[in-house]
Amino acid sequence: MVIFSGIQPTGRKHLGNYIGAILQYVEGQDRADPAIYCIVDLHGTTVAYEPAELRERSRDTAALLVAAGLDPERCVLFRQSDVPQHTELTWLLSSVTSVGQLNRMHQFRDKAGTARDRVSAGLLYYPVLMAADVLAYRAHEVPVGEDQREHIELMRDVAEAFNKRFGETLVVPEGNIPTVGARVRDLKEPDKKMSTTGGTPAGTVYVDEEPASIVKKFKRAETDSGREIVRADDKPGISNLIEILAVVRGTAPNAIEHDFEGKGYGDFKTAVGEEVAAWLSPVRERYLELRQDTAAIEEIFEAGAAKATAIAAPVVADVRDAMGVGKPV
Ligand code: AQP
Repeated sequence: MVIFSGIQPTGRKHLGNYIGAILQYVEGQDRADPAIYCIVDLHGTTVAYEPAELRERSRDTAALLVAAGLDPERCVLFRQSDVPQHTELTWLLSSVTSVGQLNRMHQFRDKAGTARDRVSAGLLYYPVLMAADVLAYRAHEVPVGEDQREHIELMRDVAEAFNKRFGETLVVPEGNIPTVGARVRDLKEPDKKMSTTGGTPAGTVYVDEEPASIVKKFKRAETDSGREIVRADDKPGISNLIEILAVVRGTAPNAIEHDFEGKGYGDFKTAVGEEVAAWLSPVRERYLELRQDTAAIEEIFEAGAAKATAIAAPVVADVRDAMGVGKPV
């Protein structure tokens, strides 16, 4: 069973990325054969960005993944642009991708807004590149947060359409969305997801953030006018904190509700903040250390790209062959 997931090198990774995706990556590396994780720097070029920064952010993200527990010997960890099969497959898959479906993607609509003529074609094409990332490895499982559900549906549709049109060539992958923590919310505006571009600074907790700052952010988290520490649709702030603490403690959310029965919101927020800070602290320390050795990170990318290419190249060759493109296999 092959697991594949990609993560953007967009600045610092937040608690939503960590709980929704990175924890699943670590858990998957001994379950899959192989688990393949990719820093998707080409996706990072679909919105405004600084060229000089992109390479640095890719290294930051790789160091964070290793600090979180990925072992480049037990998984394939690489940088997307180092494996050109991703871009080639993107073009090949475009023949079975509908523009209408791309136009309807929520992430595209949110990021493009109404200024469509000023939006890059890359942003529209983002989900096709993501489909190519996964399909190039014939991956079965894709660990992601809830916000990626629609992109998973698209890649399944693309794989099915390809197989129907050109014969059984690609594996139709399944998303793996965690049952708790699939949508970590912004601490200040809990009706929104915690987000790199759309969140509030005070409501976004970073994995490499100073412990004292994390505790402060949780203490100031938005709650509601009630008193009960229970999950409910009209209590998005408290529900979010319950889910976060459940993940940190490795228990079910109702165990958290039980533990804090009768306690006040203030004490609860402090407890969540302190436990999150203590939980992330070793990851932060390992990250700061690993990040100093840029050459070692580039070596991880190089070795990872060689392993990734060995898997993706024959798959893309099969795709070319099925489509009648280039010389026969
Ligand atoms: N709030 C979240 N809760 C749970 N999972 C989340 N993910 C993102 N936000 C949450 C999951 O993290 C993985 C990596 O996401 P990415 O590569 O898209 O990184 P990003 O663009 O920096 O993260 P954001 O916050 O999602 O950016 P915006 O909001 O600016 O687009 C994915 O598996 C994602 O589901």
